[in-house]
Formats: sequence, C-alpha cells, structure tokens
Amino acid sequence: MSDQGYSAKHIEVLEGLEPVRVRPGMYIGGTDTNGLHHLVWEALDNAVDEAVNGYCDHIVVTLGEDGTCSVDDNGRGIPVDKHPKYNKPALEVILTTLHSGAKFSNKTYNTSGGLHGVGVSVVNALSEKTVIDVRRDGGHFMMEFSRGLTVGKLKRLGDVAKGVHGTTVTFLPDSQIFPRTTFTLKSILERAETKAFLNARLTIDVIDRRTQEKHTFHYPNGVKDYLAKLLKGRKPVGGGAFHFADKNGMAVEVALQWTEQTETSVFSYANSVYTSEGGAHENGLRAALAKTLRTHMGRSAKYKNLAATAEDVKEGLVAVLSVYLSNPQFQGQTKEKLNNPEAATWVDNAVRTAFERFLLEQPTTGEEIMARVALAAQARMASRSAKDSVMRKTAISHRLTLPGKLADCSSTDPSETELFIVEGDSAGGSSKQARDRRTQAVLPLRGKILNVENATAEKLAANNEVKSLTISIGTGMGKEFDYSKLRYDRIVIMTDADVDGAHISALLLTFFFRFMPKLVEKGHIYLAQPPLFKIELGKDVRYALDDAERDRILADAPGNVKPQISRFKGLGEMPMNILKETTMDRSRRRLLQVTVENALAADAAFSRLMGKDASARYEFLEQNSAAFVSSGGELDI
Ligand code: 0RA
Repeated sequence: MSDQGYSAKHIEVLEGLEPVRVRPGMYIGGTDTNGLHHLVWEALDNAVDEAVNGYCDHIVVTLGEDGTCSVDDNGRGIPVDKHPKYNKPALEVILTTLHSGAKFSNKTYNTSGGLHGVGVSVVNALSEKTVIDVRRDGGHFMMEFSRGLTVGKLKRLGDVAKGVHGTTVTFLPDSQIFPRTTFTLKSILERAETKAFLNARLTIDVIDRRTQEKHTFHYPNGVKDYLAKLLKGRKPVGGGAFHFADKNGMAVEVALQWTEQTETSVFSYANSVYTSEGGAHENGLRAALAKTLRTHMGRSAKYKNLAATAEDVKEGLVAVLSVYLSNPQFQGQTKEKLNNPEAATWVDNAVRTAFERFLLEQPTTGEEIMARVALAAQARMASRSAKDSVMRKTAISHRLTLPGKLADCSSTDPSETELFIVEGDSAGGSSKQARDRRTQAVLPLRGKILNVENATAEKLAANNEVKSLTISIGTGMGKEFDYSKLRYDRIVIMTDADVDGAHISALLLTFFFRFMPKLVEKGHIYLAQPPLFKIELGKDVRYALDDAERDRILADAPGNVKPQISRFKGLGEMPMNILKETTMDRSRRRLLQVTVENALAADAAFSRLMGKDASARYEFLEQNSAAFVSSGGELDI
C-alpha cells in the first residue's frame, strides 16, 4: 500500500484484484504446482502476444536463485502514460485491474491471445512481489507491486537509447497462496519450445540461475519444425509433409503427415494458446481433410468404392494446426476449446484448397496417403463385423475360452512366453514334445488359414483358424485391438521350409499386418527358421536353412570326410530332438524377427501376392518366399 492513504481510485483497484486472492482457483485452476506455473504462462503469453503482433523477436525467461521468475521481452513496452479514465499510468491500471490492460482493444492488440481474459494482473495479485521494468518512449521506467497493490509510484529511472523498447515482468509467487513455490524448469522449457515452434521469428532463452542452465529455442521453420519433432520415432507415410500457411484475413498454418501408427495426434493452437479440447479450427481441419481425401479417392478406380469415414482419415495423422484470429473465444471445462464458429469455415476452406493442390502436385505421396486411409477403412470394416464373434469373446473371457487345440504354456507372465503357430496337426504333435512347457505354447492351425486379402469381413470373422489365433493371442483385432491383453511376448510362425510353408507364413503375416499391426511394429512377430538339410561330416552334424547354406557348409569342409546329406520333408517328420535343437530351444535356435521397415510397402507386396491376380502371385512365390521379410529381418540366435 502506498503511503498516500486510501483514495477512491485505490479502493477501486483493491476491489479489482481481491477476488483473485480469495479464489485463486477460479483464475489459475488451483494453487498446486500447475497453478504456480500458470503465473509463468500468463507472463510468457503476454510477451508472446507482442511477438505474435510482430513487435518482439526475443524473450528471456529467467528463474532466479531468490525464487523469482522474470519474463523479459523486446516488445513495445507496457504503456506508461496516464490512462484517461483512471487518471493514472496505464501500466498501473494494467497491473491492478482484472480483465484490463493489454487486451483492452482490438485496435492495439490485433490478434491478442486474449488468454483466459486475466493476464498479468493475476500474476501481481498472487505474488509477494512484482516488479515491472519498461523501456519505452526513450525512458526506462519501473514500478513495484505486492499482492495486487502498488508499492510506490511509477519511477523513471533514466533514458534509453532510441529504438530500445521492451518489458520485464519479475515476480515472486506468494507463499501465503502457494504451498510450494519452486518452479520446474522442465515444464517451462516445454512451454517455451512450443511457443518458439509457433512463432518462427521468435527466439526464447530460458535461464535457470539456480543451476546455471541455459536453453535457447528458435525454429525458423516454425510448425514444420514442430511436426518434424512430433514425427520422431514414428514411420511417416508418403514423401513429405503437407505444409500450408494463409495470412489473408485470419492466419492459418498447418503442417501434417500421416504415419503407420494407428494413433492420431493433432496439436491445435489459437493465437499460440494450446487448445487441448480442439474446437472450431480443429473441426475445420478435420472436415477439410476428410472431404478432400474422399473426393480424391472417388476419382481413383482403386479406391472409389471404399467409403472412408472421417475417422479413417484421421488414423495415423500427426498434425500441428495454428490459427490467429482477432477475437478468440475460449470455452469448455478448462477454457481450452476454441469456440469461434467462423474459424471452422475459414480453416476448412483454406485447407481444402491447399490440400487438394498438394495431392495433385505430389501424386506419389497422395497415393500413399490414400492407401493409408484405405487400410484404416478395411481394418474398421473387418473389425466391425468380426466384433461380435471374436472380440467380445476375447474381451470378456479370454482365458476361459481358449481354443481346445492350443497347447498353452504354464507361465502366465507374458514377458517370458512364446506362442508357436504351426502348420498342421503332425507338426503340432512334434512341436508340443519339443517345446519348453513352462514358457512355450503351441497352436496348430489346420492347413492354410483363410486368405485374408480376398475374404470378406464376415467370412474372416467366421473363420475358425482366425478365431483360434485371435483368442490365443488375447488382444482382439482391428479397432478392438488391445495391446495390454497380449498373452505372449513372441509370436513365432513356424512353417515348413518350402513353398507351401512360405505361403502359409505370408497369409499369417498379412493377417498380422492388417489386423494386429502393432504386434509387427513392436517386434513381437517372428519367423522360425527350421532347417531344410542335415549335413553329417563324420561326427560333426550341421544344419542348413537352404541350398546356399548347404553349399557353404560343404565348401567349408574340404574333402576329409564324405558328407551325408539328408533333406527334411517337413516339420512333422523332423525328429523331436532336432526340432528342439534347431528351431525351438532358445539357446540354440535361429529366429527371424519381422521388423518391416515400411509396413505399407510390405502390405502392397502382400496385396500383389494374396490378391486375385494369380500370375503376380505365382511370380512372387517363384522368386523367393524369403522376400516377405526382405524389408528388414534380424537374426536372433
Ligand atoms: C498494452 C498496450 C500495448 C502493449 C502492452 C500492453 C504490452 C503488455 C505487455 C506485457 C508484457 N510485455 C508486454 N508488452 C506490451 C501497446 C501499446 C502501444 O501501442 O505501443
């Protein structure tokens, strides 16, 4: 309180911020660590607003050893001249009145974040001490506050050189309000990085004087850089990202790419404020992508009969959407939803035009995006009709209804168990003997499982082999797939080392790719490598997977002994001990892990093989069955 005593204007100001101290939760969500950091976000957002409007390109956030946080910007500086209505410096009004100050008019603050309508006065209300330092109009000014009140008058400390301008807001959170007043560097770094992604010309330094750490964020490619970061560790579809910026009227910027993953990640912002609940701008984006892709697919002979939904279009999408508008309305539980209806139409129209052009100009990428959407649509359709017969059973009582022919292992710890899928009952018999009963399960499938590529969803759902497989694995399939229900760490496809065996492997892989892709992505699918030849070199017995390995072994063993070569007809005829030693025993076997680099490319190969085109199939089989894993296989000994 200043020593001037109570004047009418002071009382007005005091009443202004009193509610914030009485109910801080209403303004910053709570007084826990999240609430504490809200003060930083308010201060930072004010500085970022200056950048959004083109007046500022450098912000420095400093965490002091004394528990303060300061946000410095080189924006216009908070006005210090007398506010006509209140007859006191604008700075004072801004700091001591709710819903006032920086955002008083659209004229001064063209695309102000508007934030949650509270701003820097809330920081003042909830801080033991707030110091505002302003460089503006050739002068260097300072004013101090405490718990929402002024502490002395605005002071002019001296002159600043022509062209120097900016604001520094330094505050010490009030320990009477916050049980814990320690700032978390990591949260501040994340926030600063995002703001830098959304404002390509802005540089944000974060300095932690408690630890002497310094970080600088500057992303000249803006949301494109943001997208690149989001795509790390994911497998993108198509040759490049779609990026688009439109500054006519409302500013819209989008960077997006589809991935092989099934999750969707859309990060949307309005005036650099994160809208976790989406809203109008996000709806506009979704509508534009769905409409454009459906139109585009309708023109393609291959996809025109596929009724892709907006959900199918969203699958695997990673997107950053940033809009700037002059009067943002935030709504919803946490005020994190954009509610301006005009934003939907605006984004929809702008994105539709640009995305349509992108698809036409980059036909290869366009083709891959359509294939990705088609994959989602197929999985959805298969999953819907298979749902009742397979997924429900799996979800409700998966252990109780395990298929009779599954020889399960005794361990129920999924991290150590393996499921061997074997071809036919006789191979099933010998592998049941050769396994480690504690950790290895065997599921014999009768002959060839259904051709997944050609089957209708109904047929697939009714197929007994598919049912046994899905229930044994435990996860369900398609949209119902639940990774947490996986019953085995490794799923090993074990088929004969011949063309028929390769065909069955391919059918199973197609099934996994289409209906349980995550198992492939996460490296749970393996191909057993049963030998084709036994080569006896006197007492030395060797096994070879194929002709080439046989020849190498023979070449390495020159002349001393006459080799005895025998060829196994199939797993069923392989003696139990040999099956164990060469193919199943963890310490001696070889396994090929299916880590397909590009599931879509593999899927196309499967389509060629499994589809109706018999000549393509024949050609493919003739070439080499091992080509199924050619896009990435690892030897595991
Ligand atoms: C009101 C009006 C103007 C700028 C600001 C507030 C302003 C507020 C903050 C808070 C942190 N940094 C800030 N920088 C500027 C515009 C005044 C003009 O037209 O010059």
